[in-house]
Amino acid sequence: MQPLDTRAAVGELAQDLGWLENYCRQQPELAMNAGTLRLASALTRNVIGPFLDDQPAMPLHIAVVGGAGAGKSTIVNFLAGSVVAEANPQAGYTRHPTAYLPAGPTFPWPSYIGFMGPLNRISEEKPADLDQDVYQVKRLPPPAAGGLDPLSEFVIWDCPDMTTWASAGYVSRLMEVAALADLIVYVASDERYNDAVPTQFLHLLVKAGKAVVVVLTKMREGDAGPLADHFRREVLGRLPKLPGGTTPAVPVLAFPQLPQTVRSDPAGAGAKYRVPLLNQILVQCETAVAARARTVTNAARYLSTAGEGLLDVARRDLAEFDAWKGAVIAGEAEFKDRYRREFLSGEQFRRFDRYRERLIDLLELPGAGRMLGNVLWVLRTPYRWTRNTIASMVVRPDMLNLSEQTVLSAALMGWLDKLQAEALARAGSHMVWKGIAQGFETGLGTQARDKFQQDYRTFELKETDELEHAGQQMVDALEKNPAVLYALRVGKLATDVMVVGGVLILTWVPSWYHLLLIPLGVSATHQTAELVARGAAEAARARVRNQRESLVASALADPLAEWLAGRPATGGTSFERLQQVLKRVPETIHRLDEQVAARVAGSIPLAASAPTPPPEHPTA
Ligand SMILES: Nc1nc2c(ncn2[C@@H]2O[C@H](COP(=O)(O)OP(=O)(O)OP(=O)(O)O)[C@@H](O)[C@H]2O)c(=O)[nH]1
Ligand SMILES: [Mg+2]
Repeated sequence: MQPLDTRAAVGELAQDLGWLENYCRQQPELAMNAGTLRLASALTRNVIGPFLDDQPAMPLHIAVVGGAGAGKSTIVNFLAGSVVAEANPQAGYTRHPTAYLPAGPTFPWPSYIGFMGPLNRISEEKPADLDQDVYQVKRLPPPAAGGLDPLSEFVIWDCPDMTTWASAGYVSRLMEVAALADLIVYVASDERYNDAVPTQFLHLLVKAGKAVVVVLTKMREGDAGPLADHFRREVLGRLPKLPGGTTPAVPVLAFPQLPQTVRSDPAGAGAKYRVPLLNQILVQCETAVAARARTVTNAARYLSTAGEGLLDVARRDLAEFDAWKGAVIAGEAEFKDRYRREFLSGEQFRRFDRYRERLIDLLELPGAGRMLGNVLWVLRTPYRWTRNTIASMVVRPDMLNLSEQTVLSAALMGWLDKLQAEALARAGSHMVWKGIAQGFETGLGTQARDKFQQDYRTFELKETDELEHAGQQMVDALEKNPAVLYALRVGKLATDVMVVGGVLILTWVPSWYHLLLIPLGVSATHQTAELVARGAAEAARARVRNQRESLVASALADPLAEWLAGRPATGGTSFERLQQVLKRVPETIHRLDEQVAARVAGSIPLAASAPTPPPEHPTA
């Protein structure tokens, strides 16, 4: 991939994960998934992107994280060697991240687009409790008496707490920094070392491959050892295994209750506690290039292995969307079936009889032949009379067929009612159904009926058209084909004449009862012609029935089914976007993972040896 492609891929992945995070945020029970997704998008933007963009490894980043009031800001001061961060008795005091840069030569501040996501860097100094999506960058004072700063290659981040996954603001600010970090200092106080949410957070960071040092605070001096053991067993003992099956090594340090004098002089009176902490950090970050390579490799590995899990939410929701679609389609099938049974099967399309009669009329001779036709018509009078009498006795009056609109409305009602019942029954199981059930309460049914009414008007026009067309077609088949028409007319006439001639010749001299055979014969030929015309009309009627069935599907049922199936896609969630994210995220992760592996393996020069962009000069 070219650098531009890489940037685009990083941007796209971060955006997809960000979209999914917002999607999860809309469902309170998915707050933790949202946090995890934020970590993933921040790893992409803050670690993988800058690395593949040849940003320098230095400075490394240390993030101090933990529950509210655990002592994070106090530990930041111990790392910095002087009181720089605001420690405050009010738990949850620190509300946005602050980066402390070492004194001395200026580092280039990461200049990658998308770095820190939506968090804006503020230039003027603000109190740590400013509750906004911002971060500050401050510079540490030089070490006292020209001493060396052991963390001169590190930026130290003081972070907001991690107490509930639901506090979207805190969690996302914290995740931005945690993702960025090359090393995490996890702070837990003796009273709350085992709190559920910070522990979940710790587990997540270890899973993401972060190097972690644990600092336990505020216990009595004598409890330090037992508490550390207890923590190792109860909290670290349950850490997830790393991909290779190994258990991550996490050192635990104790910072017991410290008097104010020690806390306010971390480099002097507090050195006893500070030095072991610094040592642990330096052991884990021997060189900047190696530490950064580890951060990036682990980030990429985490995304590849956790990628599927990150998408579970999307997959589950898509399955529910599919179930809803399935319910809509089943309802549609029932709707069509009901239309077929209750209307179509009993419908005679009486309009067709007109065309059938015209067909028979067509067989009569025009002009001079009309006279002959009239004579034959008179001859057939007894037959007509008898046929009509028998027909009125035998043929039962048509069963009262319900009107098409009545059947369609009832079928629609049934369809919607069933969907509503299903949504209600499943509302407790998933938000897709809950949303639909709520939709029905707020007029989804009425909207569906309105849409149906609109479609119905177009359908009505089309159906009349179609019927006339089919009838006309049947008549046209003869009218537009004079040769066949004349052949039939002449054929019918010739048969009649032959019948009359035959009777006269065969019975010559005919008596009156022989003459009775003449009307009988011409009636028989006419009856045959009528049967043929009736057959043609029946065939056309069957065609119309089929056409009508497909018209109901294409003009009414299908558009409504599509509209209904797409309902959950409005109002903030998107079926298509979910599908797109599900497909694209694993692909992009895979591509970036390969890139990272190739770079780290040295096939492409490592970030440290690449030309560095012009340094920016952050000031305290
Ligand atoms: N007595 C005593 N107080 C401590 C110790 N460590 C921290 N504190 C106090 O505990 C309170 C909280 O400490 P912070 O360092 O502000 O904790 P934090 O984790 O940054 O808290 P938030 O930013 O509010 O989440 C402050 O009043 C500190 O002075 C300690 O070892 N002994
Ligand atoms: Mg704090």
